[in-house]
Amino acid sequence: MKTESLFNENIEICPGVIHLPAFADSAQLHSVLQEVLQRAPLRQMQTSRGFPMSVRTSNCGEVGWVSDRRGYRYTQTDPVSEQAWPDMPQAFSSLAQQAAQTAGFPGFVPDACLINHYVPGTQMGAHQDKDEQDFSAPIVSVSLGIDARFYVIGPERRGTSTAIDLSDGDVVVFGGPARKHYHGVRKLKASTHPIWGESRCNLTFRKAR
Ligand code: MD3
Ligand code: FE
Repeated sequence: MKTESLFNENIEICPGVIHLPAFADSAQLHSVLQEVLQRAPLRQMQTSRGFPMSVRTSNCGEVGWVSDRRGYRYTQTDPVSEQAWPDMPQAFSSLAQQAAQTAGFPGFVPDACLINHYVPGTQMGAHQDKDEQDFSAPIVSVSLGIDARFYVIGPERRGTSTAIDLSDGDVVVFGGPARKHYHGVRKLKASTHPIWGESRCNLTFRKAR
């Protein structure tokens, strides 16, 4: 959490979706993330149908989310290195815990951090996050780098969506009635950020097990 800020806005977009603008310290997270990505580099996972995902991903924490021809699941080892995923850095877990608490979810202890890396032109189609065991725990999303437009639909794939424009350092907490809502990310527009260059990283903190 940024310690220099006197207070943070806490905007409830809809029940269970809480936006904390500029809650995270992007420069600090950038350097911590580089160490994680040295041990578990970003890679393009395959969908269960065998297509490469446009977003590159990695993980840290006790377990990591993987996708391949066998489907989606959490694993204790990185299939590329065949080693444990890198430990979740203290700066990551304390940020996730503080954001969850600010949003009304005290005692959140994530065991997984999925790292998504976007470049202009990439997007993420509407989906639900339902590979976790415990839906009473929220998901904490941290946006870093260039801006993106995120959307939340609701419990069904079809219907009207609510847009949230996410900037560097923004945190969104999804829990309670919104935990299984369909959501996605619109195609990123070309842009550049002084630290992150032409890219966006999203960290999602989860309690998978
Ligand atoms: C709303 N990532 O990795 S995080 C994902 O920006 C994912 O990379 C997007 O969706 C990204 O699964 C958006 C925001 C998010 C995460 C979980 C949610 C929104 C959610 C669960 C329920 C509702
Ligand atoms: Fe998701």
